[in-house]
Amino acid sequence: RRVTQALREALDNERFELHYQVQASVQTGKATGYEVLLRWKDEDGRYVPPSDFIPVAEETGLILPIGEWVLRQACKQAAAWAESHKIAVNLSPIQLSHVDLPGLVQQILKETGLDASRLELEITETAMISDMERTTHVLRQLKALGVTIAMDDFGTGYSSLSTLRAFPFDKIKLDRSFMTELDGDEPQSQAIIRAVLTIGESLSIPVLAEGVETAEQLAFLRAQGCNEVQGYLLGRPQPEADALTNGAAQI
Ligand code: G
Ligand code: G
Ligand code: MN
Ligand code: NA
Repeated sequence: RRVTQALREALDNERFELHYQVQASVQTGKATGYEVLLRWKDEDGRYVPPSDFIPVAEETGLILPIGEWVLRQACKQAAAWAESHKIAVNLSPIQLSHVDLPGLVQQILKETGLDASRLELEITETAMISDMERTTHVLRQLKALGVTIAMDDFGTGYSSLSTLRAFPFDKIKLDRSFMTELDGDEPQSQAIIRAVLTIGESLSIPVLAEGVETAEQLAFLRAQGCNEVQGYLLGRPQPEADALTNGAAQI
């Protein structure tokens, strides 16, 4: 209850902030887009990580107004950028099932003037399995607006492959746990990453590897034909101005 009250106040008093983490093309090394990551600045000015408050926001339904704020704020900010990079916004399964999301997205795009092709929505398979039929219907309506849909945290759930079959995703985001395991030089992790890249290639879906922290990981991904990368090697999630000036370092 205390967290719920604090979240409500944070929303009223604009105590949320958006941070941005760069995504880059492996081929060109250039920034292609930015993932939008929500930050809550508490009374003492500390950032509370989303893992501490998103679950509560989902239980209480507060994720709906918070998620709407994130979408509107991200589109507004990106519309003012000098370069037309994409923004990737995380969606909670609750948002997909509880509101007229396509209507809301359409309204926000119109309001902010952001071109639909610059907005990517990231969803995890959790959103798909609860009500596959309704969810794919909503995703199709969203795609019809011209936005793109990415499958987030790929490879961690129970049904990643059947989820791929259910909907034509525009991007696969390989979960960062596979990068961590790659460091141990485990042949299994290498084989799994190769397999996911092959799936992406066969289905003509670009693959973005998350959690890239080292030059060795990047070299492996490049050799295997990975399309895009995101991770501390290129840039941490940062306030808007810093993310835009720093671009994609190191590659
Ligand atoms: O930055 P990191 O700790 O920032 O993010 C942790 C998790 O919180 C990620 O898995 C991400 O999907 C989730 N997250 C970050 N921002 C948002 C948001 O705006 N909406 C939702 N639903 N999840 C978010
Ligand atoms: O689940 P999602 O992909 O939306 O979450 C992104 C999360 O991953 C954020 O919490 C972000 O801070 C974190 N993250 C991004 N890049 C890296 C990285 O290179 N290493 C690690 N350990 N975490 C990362
Ligand atoms: Mn994400
Ligand atoms: Na992820």
